[in-house]
Amino acid sequence: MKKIVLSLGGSILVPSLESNKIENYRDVLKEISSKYQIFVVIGGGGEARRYIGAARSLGIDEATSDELGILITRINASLLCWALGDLAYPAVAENYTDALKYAESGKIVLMGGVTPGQTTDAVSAVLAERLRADLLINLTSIDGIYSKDPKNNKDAVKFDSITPEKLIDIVSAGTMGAGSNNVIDLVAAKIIQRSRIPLLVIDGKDPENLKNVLLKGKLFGSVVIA
Ligand code: U5P
Repeated sequence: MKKIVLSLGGSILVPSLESNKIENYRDVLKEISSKYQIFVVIGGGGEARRYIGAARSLGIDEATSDELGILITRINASLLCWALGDLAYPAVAENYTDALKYAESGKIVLMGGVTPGQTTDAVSAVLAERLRADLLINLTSIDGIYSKDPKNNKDAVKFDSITPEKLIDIVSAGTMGAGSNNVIDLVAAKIIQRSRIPLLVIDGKDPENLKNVLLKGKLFGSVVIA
C-alpha cells in the first residue's frame, strides 16, 4: 500500500470547536484509508495561536510558547483520533519511532507536534522521510503555493509545479516565531529538498479535495517535485 502523510492545519480541522470539520474528515479518511496507508499530522490552529499570544504577553519565551502550541496540536490530534474510533491507532504518536510502531497496526496514525522551533509542517516532512512516504500532502487554507502571501499581495502568482529549491526561496522570505503562518515552514522545505519526497499543497477547507486527488486522480493545487 502506498504511504501518504497528510499535514492538516488546525484551522482547517477545527476552525472553532463549535463548527469543526472532524466529521467530514472522518468520512474522507475512512474512504482513502482502504486504498492507502494514512498518517495525519494535525496543527494547532487558532487555539494554539491564542495560547501562544497569552504566553507572550506574560513574558514567556518563544521556545516555551512553542511547548504550549505542541500541547494544543496533540489535543486536536486526539479529538480526530478518537472520533475515528477503530479506524485509527488509539493514541497520538509523540515521536517518529512511535508513529512507525503504531503503523504496524495497519490503522490510521495520528501525530501532533514534537519539539520547539518548528511547526507541524516540519513534523509531517520528517515523518514522510522516516517512512519513505510516496507523497506528502499539505492541506491548508489557500489553494496552493504563491510567489508571495496571496492574502496580503494582490500581485502574488500561483505555481502549478516548483522545485524544492524554489520552495526554499519562497519560504525563506517569511518570519519564524511561535505560531508563525507560512505556506510551509523552512525546516519542512529543507527536509523536502533532501528527501526528494513529492509535496502537494491543496486547499483543505473542502475535505472532498483530498478524495478528488487520491481517489479520482484529479490534479490541482501546487506540486513540489525535484
Ligand atoms: N510547534 C512546535 N513544534 C512542533 C509543532 C508545533 O513548536 O513540532 C508549535 C509552534 O509554535 C507552532 C504551534 O506554531 O505549535 C502550532 O503548530 P502549527 O499549527 O503551526 O503547525
